[in-house]
Amino acid sequence: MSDLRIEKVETRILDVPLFRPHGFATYTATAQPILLVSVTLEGGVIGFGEGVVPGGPWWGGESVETMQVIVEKYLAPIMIGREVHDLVGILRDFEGSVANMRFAKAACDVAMHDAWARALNVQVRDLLGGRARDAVDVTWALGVLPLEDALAEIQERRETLGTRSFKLKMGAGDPDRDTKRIAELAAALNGGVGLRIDVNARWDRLTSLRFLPRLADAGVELFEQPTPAHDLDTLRELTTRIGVPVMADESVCSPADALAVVQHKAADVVAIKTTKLGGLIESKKTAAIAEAAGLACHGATSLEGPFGTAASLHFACATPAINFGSELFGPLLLKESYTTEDLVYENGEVRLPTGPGLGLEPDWDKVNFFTRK
Ligand code: MUC
Ligand code: MG
Repeated sequence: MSDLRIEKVETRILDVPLFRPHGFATYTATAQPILLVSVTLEGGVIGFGEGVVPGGPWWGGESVETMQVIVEKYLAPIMIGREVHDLVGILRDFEGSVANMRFAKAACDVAMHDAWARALNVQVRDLLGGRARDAVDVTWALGVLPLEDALAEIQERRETLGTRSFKLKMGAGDPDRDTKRIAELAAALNGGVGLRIDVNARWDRLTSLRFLPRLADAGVELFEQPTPAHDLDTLRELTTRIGVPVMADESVCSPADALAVVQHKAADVVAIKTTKLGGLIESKKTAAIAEAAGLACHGATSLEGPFGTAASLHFACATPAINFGSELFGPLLLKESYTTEDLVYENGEVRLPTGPGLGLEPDWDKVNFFTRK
């Protein structure tokens, strides 16, 4: 017997209500479904990872239901019986059995990192290279909201969390009305906070060329993925023509995608979601490519719960290339979380927890309560 050998892989789907509906371009979420993956080692240590997409399969095609099948039927048998420090060998073998499905692989990658770090009594950050920082700036995302509600939420988050920058979701409905909504909000705030928009790839080239300059005039400081993921020529045109930094999100779901964005000079900033990229190892490679090309990297989110957010936070705190802040606010969007202690948010930042592994423990009463029956 080896203490590091993976004995068991278990999954359960949690449905965790949000404190308010979160409106995306094509879907409004009232709860976040999360696939909680646990990896138990023969020595008794358990590690946790989350399979999470923003609300549902509209973003990248995977859902908690597809992830559960992929993990249970195809990925778990590859992990069971292997020592957890075979991590990169296990990830390579995942590729031999399952193409794509990066969100599902990310949940396993994180659960293995957590178990391995706990077994060694070190932080996940230590396995990723050690300390680059202890906290990271957090942008708050508002979803699609009416003006009054958005203003009230911004005011509240500034006061309680010290938030300095806000992301507004666009792409739902008429672009002209959508743009007016954001311009009115920017005028009402009068420059007091940073504002950025995420169109989730819903506009075409002409719509972008027509409305992004108006948003630039209104003071929006960052455009996230206005146009479709595959269309790097248009993304480059927007990056060079409008004079506001462009962030690639849907366009970068692998290290090879990051290389293509670099080669096309298609963006100024790369959104690194550890979920869409298939976990912490692939995120490291992606960030390294962006860094070598002089692009900034943002610690992005799929609205993970506490374990998934902690994983992205350990990654950001171990990776100097994450030099454009983060949006790691996922647990705060939940009505209630499911760990014994919460991540600490203050002064516009989230702080790395200090315990071994991801630094969080499940609250089993709450986990059981949120588990889909
Ligand atoms: C995305 O595309 O960035 C992150 C925050 C949010 O509101 O949506 C997600 C997904
Ligand atoms: Mg995005």
